[in-house]
Amino acid sequence: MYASVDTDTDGKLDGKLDGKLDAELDAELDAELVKLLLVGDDKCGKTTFLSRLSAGDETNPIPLLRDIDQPYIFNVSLSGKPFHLEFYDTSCAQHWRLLDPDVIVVCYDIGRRPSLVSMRTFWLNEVKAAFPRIDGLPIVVLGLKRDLRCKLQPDAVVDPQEAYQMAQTMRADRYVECSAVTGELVKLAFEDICITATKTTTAAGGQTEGGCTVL
Ligand SMILES: Nc1nc2c(ncn2[C@@H]2O[C@H](COP(=O)(O)OP(=O)(O)OP(=O)(O)O)[C@@H](O)[C@H]2O)c(=O)[nH]1
Ligand SMILES: [Mg+2]
Repeated sequence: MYASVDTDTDGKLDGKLDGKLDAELDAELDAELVKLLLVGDDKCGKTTFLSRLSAGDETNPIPLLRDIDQPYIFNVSLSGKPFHLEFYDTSCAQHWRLLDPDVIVVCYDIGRRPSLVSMRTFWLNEVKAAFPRIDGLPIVVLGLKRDLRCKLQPDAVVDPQEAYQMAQTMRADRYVECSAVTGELVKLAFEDICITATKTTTAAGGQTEGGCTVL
């Protein structure tokens, strides 16, 4: 279980109602719903990232979440306010283009440069075509498999500056990266995604002027 934001990550809300204290139930029922969509090339690590979030950093190997269990639900509280975060990815049972997400998390594989390029050349165009309100939606760029920087030759991996520049050209709001396998920076990545996501519920909305903050 991750995040300073107080998270409760065991399964779906319905499944968690049994045995809860009234105060906890009230908080969950009052919680604001935020939908997050993860997109990115095949095998870039989306499911493993979400599975690590769900399992926490002590459990190895990571039990993988099943696509059919989407959305993956995380109840968090931020500054004392409860949020009900629903994570979907492109393999969700309901076609992802039919969703109405509040935040888009565009992922790439740090060990596969083409996946960095296709964020801009493919995924950004796909989400623009699918969601008319994309200009008002915050975008987080998420680099996955950070552990590969130590394992592969330097020229085979994407370095942070290159990725950060890509995030800026995409007018992303945030750039974060982590390794789900080692757990490195997963907590920080999740916190930053949560903060970006929960800002979408404020009057000003979540999208900035394209100012990308590195985590
Ligand atoms: N080294 C390393 N490998 C990872 C990491 N995360 C995932 N992988 C591996 O990358 C492969 C693909 O991971 P998935 O999580 O299935 O990727 P995905 O984006 O969900 O793939 P699709 O659902 O097919 O699009 C698997 O073999 C994972 O074990 C990581 O942090 N580090
Ligand atoms: Mg997957």
